[in-house]
Amino acid sequence: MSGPPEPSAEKPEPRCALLSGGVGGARLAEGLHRALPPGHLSVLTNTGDDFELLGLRVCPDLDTVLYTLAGRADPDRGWGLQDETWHCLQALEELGAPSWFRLGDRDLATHLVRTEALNRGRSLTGVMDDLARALGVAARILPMCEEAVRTRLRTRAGLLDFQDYFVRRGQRDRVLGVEFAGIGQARGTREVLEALEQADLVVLAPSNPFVSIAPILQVPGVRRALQESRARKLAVSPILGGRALKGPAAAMLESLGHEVSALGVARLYVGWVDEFVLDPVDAPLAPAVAELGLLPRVLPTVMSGPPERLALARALITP
Ligand code: FO1
Repeated sequence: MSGPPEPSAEKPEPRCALLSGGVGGARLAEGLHRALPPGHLSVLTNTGDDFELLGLRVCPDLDTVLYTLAGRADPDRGWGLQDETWHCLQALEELGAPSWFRLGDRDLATHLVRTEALNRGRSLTGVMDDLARALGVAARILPMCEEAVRTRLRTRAGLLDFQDYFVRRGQRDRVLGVEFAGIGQARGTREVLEALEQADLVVLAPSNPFVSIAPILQVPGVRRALQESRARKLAVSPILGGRALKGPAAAMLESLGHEVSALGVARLYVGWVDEFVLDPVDAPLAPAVAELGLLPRVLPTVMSGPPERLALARALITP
């Protein structure tokens, strides 16, 4: 007769809260999603890039995380859906309607469903739960707040809305300052604050520190929840060898007066995290990171494919 199962000598799997922007964060989220048991990952996601287009509420970072975790993201673009078609976009062009922001036919379904649910009074958190369930995603994809926060960039061309700067003008403007309109009226949602409270591990994804991670950290309530959290806290550098793999993080470090290196990023995160992950190309910066009071960890951070994402996630989970 077999008795009760032996208590496992292994440590229980950690609960993880990942703070994420779009593509880079979503790729790490995918690794963590596969490395952790179902339900152990919450992705606290930037909504500063959200905007309204043609009456629809578009949430690029939330959708990038959703599609990536569902295994449906376009692998080359990183955003939007794979096997996408663009008939609606073509029709919009013919009508002279805005077509600079490319909404694919399948992707449109997400914006329609979300906008309708929001108009009925469902919360954005609730909508993302519904979408995640519909696409079979076991992680929680949590908007950083319910209130509208809009990232704006100060440039010589004036104050630009985020997607105007990022997509319409192709990130060509030198960024002289970053604002998060509405952040003062926002509150970290109950779900976001609980995820931070319950986490054993908090990870700042290799997302843009100024426009993806900073808005989440600045949502009122988040700083305190992080300070009170007993979790290990670490950040993964989005800069390696002095360059960002994608997006304007390196250009922003320069134009906002910071060193364009992983060390420049580490300095931004002093007081927020205890560990800082550098790519092996930046291993020589490890002693300088340690001098900042952060524990440097040198790990391959280029997440070219699912095996690299999983390997990085497993290494992060392991203290
Ligand atoms: N990025 C682009 O560079 N061009 C686009 O036309 C575009 C459309 C788009 C549609 C839906 C979506 O969820 C994301 C989309 N993105 C597009 C990505 C998005 O603008 C950025 O990657 C993020 O806001 C930055 O994290």
